[in-house]
Amino acid sequence: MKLYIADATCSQAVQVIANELGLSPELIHFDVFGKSTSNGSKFADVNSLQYVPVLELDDEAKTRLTETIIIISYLADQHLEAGLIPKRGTLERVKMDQLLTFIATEIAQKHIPLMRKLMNADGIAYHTHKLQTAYGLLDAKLADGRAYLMGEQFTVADAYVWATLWHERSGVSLDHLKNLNAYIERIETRPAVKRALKEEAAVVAQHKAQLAAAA
Ligand SMILES: N[C@@H](CCC(=O)N[C@@H](CS)C(=O)NCC(=O)O)C(=O)O
Repeated sequence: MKLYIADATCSQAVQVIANELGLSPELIHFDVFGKSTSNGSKFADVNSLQYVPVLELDDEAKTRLTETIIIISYLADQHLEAGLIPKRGTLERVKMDQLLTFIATEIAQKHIPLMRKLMNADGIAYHTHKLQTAYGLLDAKLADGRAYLMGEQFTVADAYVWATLWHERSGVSLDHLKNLNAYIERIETRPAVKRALKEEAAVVAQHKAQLAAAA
């Protein structure tokens, strides 16, 4: 499989889930601002919407999956025994899908205009409040001492929350959320997360070197 990623973005969720499952997709870096890719492919042909993550499967059609929730759920569904996602059709799965949708809409997409400095003061206040409320809800979920959002088991939801922790870039303080901060530290000790960061850094560096050599 090929996984298109960008530096410090939601594609890290897919990397972490692939790593948790012992999969090793080929990583291809997309430079979001310069629009080039580390394997020379034209990213607009890969995803006309020009965003990561994109997972290209090994099937004959080379099917390309987009949307973070869909990709991490697809990978986890192929390996249900790993416990990263509940089985489809169960109430537990509905709760997981509810949480994933919440992370996508109330966290990830609320960060983007803040990070890109696209908002006026009212917009900044609105999104900051929305984000602090959303993270506050996660913090409250963790208040009973559970290790991860759905209990003791690390799941796709934890990978997604970790991959969209952009509060510093967004200027949103989460210092007061003690359960959330302890949870983030816990996630960062996982080998799958450390491997994701290391491999991402390597492919980003390789892409930068290619661009420098071509300049
Ligand atoms: N709906 C997509 C959004 C993905 C997305 O926003 N990707 C960002 C990185 S987290 C990106 O590649 N942005 C590049 C751009 O929009 O120019 C998903 O949930 O996966």
